Amino acid sequence: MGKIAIYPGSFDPITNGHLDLINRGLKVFDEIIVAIAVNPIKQPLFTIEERVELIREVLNEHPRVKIDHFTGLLVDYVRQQGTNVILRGLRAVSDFDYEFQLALMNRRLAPEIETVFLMTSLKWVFLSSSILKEAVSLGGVVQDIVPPVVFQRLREKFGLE
Ligand code: COD
Repeated sequence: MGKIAIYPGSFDPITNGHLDLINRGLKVFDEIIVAIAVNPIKQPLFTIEERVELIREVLNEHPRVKIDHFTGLLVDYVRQQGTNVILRGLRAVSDFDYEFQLALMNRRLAPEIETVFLMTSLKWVFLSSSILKEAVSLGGVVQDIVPPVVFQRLREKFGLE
């Protein structure tokens, strides 16, 4: 069996930045599991089912990418999948603080699991799901930073179609 990396996140919704990272990850790992965290505290725009569906549509049944969701601790999920790699993306310096905390907490909880960081393309350095949602909700036309189906679904969510 090849090396599997778990790519966890909120993916609310998936953007070109996430896709860039999945494609980079595929150069390093044999399989990537995109794992959506179910967080009972956060109020997401899209339901888990909608987020899974959007990622599925965008990835178009990629043979080496699986889509899943999990509740509870990420490290428990990683262990359940029989692997020991968490894949995370780094954008601007602002990511660093949070990513450092997350990686070190995960290491404390599960010392055998390693977090691997890949750097995004320069094009997506300032792209986040939150800024994307804000722009679309205010009528911004930002088709070039998300797959067309995601842009469409976002506009529908905000009652713009
Ligand atoms: N370019 C490159 N990478 C990007 C881009 C971009 N433009 N945008 C986002 N990314 C990367 C992020 O850096 C991140 O690595 C990943 O894609 C996912 O991003 P998000 O924003 O969808 O996901 P987050 O940061 O909200 O995910 C947080 C988790 C869900 C991983 C975290 O909360 C978690 O593990 N929750 C489960 C409970 C747990 O175990 N907590 C930690 C220990 S207490």
